[in-house]
Amino acid sequence: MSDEFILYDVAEGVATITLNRPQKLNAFIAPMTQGLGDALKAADRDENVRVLVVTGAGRAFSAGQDLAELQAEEDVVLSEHIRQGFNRVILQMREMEKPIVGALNGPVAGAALGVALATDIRIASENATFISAFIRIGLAPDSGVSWLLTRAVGPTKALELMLTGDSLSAQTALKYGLVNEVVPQDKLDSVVRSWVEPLASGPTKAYGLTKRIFNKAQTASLAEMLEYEAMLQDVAAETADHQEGVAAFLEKRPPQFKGK
Ligand code: T3D
Repeated sequence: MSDEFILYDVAEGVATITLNRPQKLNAFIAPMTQGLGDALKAADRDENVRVLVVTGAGRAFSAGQDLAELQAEEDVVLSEHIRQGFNRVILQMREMEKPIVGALNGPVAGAALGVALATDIRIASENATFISAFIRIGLAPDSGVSWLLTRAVGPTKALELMLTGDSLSAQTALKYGLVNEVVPQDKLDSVVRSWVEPLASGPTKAYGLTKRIFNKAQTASLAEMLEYEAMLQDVAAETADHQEGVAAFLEKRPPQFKGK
């Protein structure tokens, strides 16, 4: 599954996807965006995978779209490039019924900010910076940044970041709720593992339903959500992990969730 630009590894229920073009700060070229989509699809389909980690090789998470590739392509229609590339990936991540942890190891810029914000739990190293870089090159936001950033940090800060293209430090990103935790660079792997291990042995189906509910709650009314929650609770109630969770509680022992 791994290729030159996307490393893919599965171990102990965890699929780790590494953006791998470190000499260009993991800037996305078309085969890399395609490879990310393929890796997400493989993780989604693999029953052994119960949680995903997305990270970057080298000193960056990703600098977004490779600007040299865009310039080199003749007659490129940006809307088509975006539809076939980042839009597909962002929707795959949000619709993935397994938790995704972002291990944000360095700069996160442009479209990569959309990719980072499409993860469910975001752990940043102290070296991470967050830049809605589009305006710096005379573009408007894409890759879901307008939607995801506004929901993560609120409209006032989101618009400021999108209009100025200013860089946000990891600590400031934590203050605004863009990330869940900031850790020293040399602790990133171990802290990410401490988030991932319980998720990999948790009730996977219920995580998927929780993501569905969370996604819908971004746009639905309270009345719609009350009904949707009630409906999905019937689905959750049918899972073996629900039976196990209740039995374990009543028997005063830790649950053994199988992800089914
Ligand atoms: O069609 C479509 O899909 C359009 C979609 C567009 C979506 C977007 O993502 S638009 C936004 C694109 N991204 C940017 O504008 C960010 C550009 N990069 C930067 O602003 C900075 O590199 C960073 C703030 C991310 C990091 O700065 P720094 O000082 O740590 O590193 P650097 O020295 O600027 O970059 C190191 C190398 O990576 C350098 O190459 P070199 O000189 O060593 O050969 C630099 O050119 C290269 N690089 C960094 N970002 C990109 C890039 N090369 C191509 N494209 C990049 N985006």
